[in-house]
Amino acid sequence: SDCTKEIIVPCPSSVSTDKYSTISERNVQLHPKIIIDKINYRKEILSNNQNITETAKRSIALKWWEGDSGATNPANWQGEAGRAVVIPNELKEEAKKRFAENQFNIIASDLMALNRSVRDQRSAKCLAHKFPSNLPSTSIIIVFHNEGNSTLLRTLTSIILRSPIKYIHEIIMVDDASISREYLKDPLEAFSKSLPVPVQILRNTDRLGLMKSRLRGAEIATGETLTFLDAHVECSAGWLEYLLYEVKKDRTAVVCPIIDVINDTDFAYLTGSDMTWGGFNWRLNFRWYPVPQREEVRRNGDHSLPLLSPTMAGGLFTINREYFYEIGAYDPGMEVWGGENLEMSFRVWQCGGKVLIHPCSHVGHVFRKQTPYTFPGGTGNVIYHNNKRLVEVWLDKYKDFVYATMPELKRVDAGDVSERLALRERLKCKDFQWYLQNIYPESSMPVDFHHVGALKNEVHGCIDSLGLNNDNGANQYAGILPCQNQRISQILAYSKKGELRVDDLCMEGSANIAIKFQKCLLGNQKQMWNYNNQTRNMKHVTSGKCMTADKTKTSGQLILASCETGDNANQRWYFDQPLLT
Ligand code: LR7
Ligand code: MN
Repeated sequence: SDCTKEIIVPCPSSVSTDKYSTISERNVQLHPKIIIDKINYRKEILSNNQNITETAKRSIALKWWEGDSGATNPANWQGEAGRAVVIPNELKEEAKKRFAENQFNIIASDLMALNRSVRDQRSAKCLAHKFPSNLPSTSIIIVFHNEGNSTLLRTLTSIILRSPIKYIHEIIMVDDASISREYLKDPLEAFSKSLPVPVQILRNTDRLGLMKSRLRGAEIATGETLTFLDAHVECSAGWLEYLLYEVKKDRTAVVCPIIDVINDTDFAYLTGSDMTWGGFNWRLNFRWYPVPQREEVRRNGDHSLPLLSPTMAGGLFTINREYFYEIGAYDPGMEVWGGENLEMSFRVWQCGGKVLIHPCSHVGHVFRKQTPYTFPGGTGNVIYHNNKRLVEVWLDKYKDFVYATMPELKRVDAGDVSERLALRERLKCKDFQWYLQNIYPESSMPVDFHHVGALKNEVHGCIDSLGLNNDNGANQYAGILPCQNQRISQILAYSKKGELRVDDLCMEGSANIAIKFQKCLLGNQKQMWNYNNQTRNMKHVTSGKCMTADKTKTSGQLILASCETGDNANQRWYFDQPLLT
């Protein structure tokens, strides 16, 4: 499924949500101000919107708010209860043509009501949680660059529909220099004035990127907490209270909802898994990984309690406003997109806070496979620049893993990081080893390691992972190829536990089959190897056999064979650097 690919999509939960299929929003009492203003702003948006087709306009006009539907049953509207939208034949061509505008199907979004219902995602246990009546207020900050119209308006609508208004101190939008999308100008102002909460829209004259735009929004915020959201989300029932309550109990908690998946082509709303948490790989991509058993044990198996997550996706979270600044806000040296979520995760954990995912709070997000917008300076350069900053400030010796797999990163200019280093000093933050040991021992970066680099056979060359895709690469044979300096597929780590790792895959030996890469599993003895500095043998712990190069095979050229005490060069292995002790 999509959730294991290079694109950043979390695994949908396998749990059936049929029991939540009632359309509860239909009974929500609308704030009187919405009712008065709805017709006005609807008209304005439609008349100002050149980009919406006539069919879609009619559909929006019809379905804007409940009560406008005449005789039709709202339960049958497109997309209701989070169902997939069915694009009518006459709109298919246009839907296809316009996909690239936003990298999602804006026609599908236009065909749904702005207040389309999504299922209540809360379990019975979640529903039983009680909240004090004085939760902290929040300033919701939404930054956007060239966003779709109906997706942005639905983001706002879902906030109003599904949050207690009294906790929404304000909504602050920051338009990050969007270009030529008229609906983001006056119509958006008009729409926001019709909402029953204060809304401010800041406009950047130059593109600042999402981090600096968020900083700009946060600067004028006055709520007790800040809640950041992307501009194409749908909040589900109860999403906000759980987040606010955790921050109230612990002002150093940075709390994320479960991010549900809104499909980019049909806008189906799919429940995100509560059995994954945030991690990262050697290339510093944010990744969802299965929640380990120890975290289940810590929560006594109660899935209505927050997870302590090593990292966060970055888009959606609540944080105490003062704490946001105490802990260093965002790195203003980061540009456009990327890296700030890991930077903030490491910083929060290392400097005394915590990152939580609250499984009772669900917010849907339109996951797209590509960004629709440009990266001034070039996508690669920008992301590398951001990543290099976080590597240089937070990763200590573990930067070896990153630089070994991304040698280009060494040459990238990170700019001046001295202020971020001073922050780390000032906050007396713990080091990355502490983080790996205490917060993320399951990380693909082993806490203790002997080596990151190549492993060479005396005669045949270097172990090569043969272009594994680390996310789906399990069950592939390890290969052996001529050694090539800095060849990424020849980088592996030898951990002090005895794993031979390539990111989150480990070399695994089994009886009668060649050595393969499999998902690393702490404590899987078949993934343990013992290197002997004298004989240069690499002994497989469970079988007692030796790693042996067998070039007579066409694939699976690394096998397990009885260790020969004599002079079998096929069983002699050398690391390309001295082992760390
Ligand atoms: O230059 C820009 N200026 C902006 O204002 C670039 C982007 N943006 C806005 C954009 O309009 C959107 O509202 O910033 C927001 C995030 O950008 P997206 O939605 O294009 O990217 P994304 O969904 O892949 O973003 C994820 O990763 C980012 C890394 O920098 C941020 O952390 C986003 O907040 C984050 N989104 C989520 O975590 C939602 C779940 C995705 C996952 C996993
Ligand atoms: Mn997004």
